[in-house]
Amino acid sequence: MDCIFCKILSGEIPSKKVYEDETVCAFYDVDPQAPVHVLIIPKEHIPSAAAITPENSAVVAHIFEVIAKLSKELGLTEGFRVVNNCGDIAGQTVKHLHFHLMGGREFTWPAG
Ligand code: DGP
Repeated sequence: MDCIFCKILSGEIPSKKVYEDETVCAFYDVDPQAPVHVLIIPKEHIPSAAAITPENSAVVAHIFEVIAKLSKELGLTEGFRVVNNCGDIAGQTVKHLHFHLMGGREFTWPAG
């Protein structure tokens, strides 16, 4: 499958991993938008948030457990932002479900 994140999971594309277990992986974003910018992805190829179903949604809960753990380990004690872009109109460029964990600066709302 021609998926950048599946290639990161297989090791074909190198990445700076910060967490990995049986079902998820987290690594630094190659184009950081904040002092801390990590991507958390399921190992299963789920194309986007629009493809989450009762059968595959457990990994999303697990991803948020990992986000809470990583936020502490990465020193984001003042807060952080979690972003999921779903679909072209929302700016999703990689069609493998991922959550951006960003912190280390202030964020405005609403996001553009
Ligand atoms: P999105 O626009 O929400 O689909 O975010 C995709 C993110 O993936 C974007 O912030 C840049 C990041 N990215 C793309 N290719 C690579 C890569 O090869 N390695 C890493 N570490 N990040 C990548």
